[in-house]
Amino acid sequence: MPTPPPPSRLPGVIFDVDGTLVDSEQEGHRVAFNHAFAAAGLPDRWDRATYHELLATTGGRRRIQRWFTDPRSSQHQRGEAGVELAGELHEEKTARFRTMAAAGEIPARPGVSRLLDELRAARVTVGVATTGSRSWVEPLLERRFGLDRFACVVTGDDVAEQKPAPDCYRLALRLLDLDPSDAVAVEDSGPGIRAAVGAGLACVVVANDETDPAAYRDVPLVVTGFGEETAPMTVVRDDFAAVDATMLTGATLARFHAAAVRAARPPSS
Ligand code: XBP
Ligand code: MG
Repeated sequence: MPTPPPPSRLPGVIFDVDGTLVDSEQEGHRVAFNHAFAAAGLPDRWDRATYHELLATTGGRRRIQRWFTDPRSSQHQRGEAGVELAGELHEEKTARFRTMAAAGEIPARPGVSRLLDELRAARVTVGVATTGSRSWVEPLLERRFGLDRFACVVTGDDVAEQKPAPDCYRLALRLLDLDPSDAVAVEDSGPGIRAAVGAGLACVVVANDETDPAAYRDVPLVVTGFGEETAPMTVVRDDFAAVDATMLTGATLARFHAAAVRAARPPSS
């Protein structure tokens, strides 16, 4: 019986989905929302700039409800009637996005599969914590990476409070049987960062075009991507000097995690 490799110093990594594992918002979710508006015969269409604004509201159903309070929407001032319509629109949007995800139309961010391979080889526990709806999260993760890569998949359907509340990360930690100090979160957005930090996790930001720089001003490790040979990442911030390559690697995450745990210890210890 071969001796198993030593357990990685980094017990767990919990990934966000939209904007982190996959590039899903502008060419994915936004297109599906606009499909739902059109299917309902509504004139509303979200362009990129409007959608970027609305991403501050997590959860697609809440995002539509937020839009209905905006004077630019066709349903402005519908009040309670807008809540029911938002639910119907979100169901249609979700069905369309599920089809897009299952058809492989939602790309993984460059370098994600490489990092997942590294973490699996190092026997690092990997989970998911997303605001997205399970009905598309599962087919998307299956199509892109294989669901068996993830020891847990927590979605917006599984918690009462969406990001920036810490609920989805707290549930993921519980399912993975990990303490907050035993894992690192990988995020792309302000609500996601606040959710991860609120759950006590050290957070790495893999920024994208939608990421608000003000959201990561206190985050000790910020990069512009996962990096791969043809698409090297650049370092925005690396307070612990954890990065030693043009890619975000398992070793980098382990160094970052160890430094973050040390930095979190009270000075006396
Ligand atoms: C991002 C979100 C989600 C998606 C849309 O989730 O806030 O609401 O934008 O998906 P995360 P739904 O970054 O936490 O993965 O319409 O299913 O909510
Ligand atoms: Mg995200």
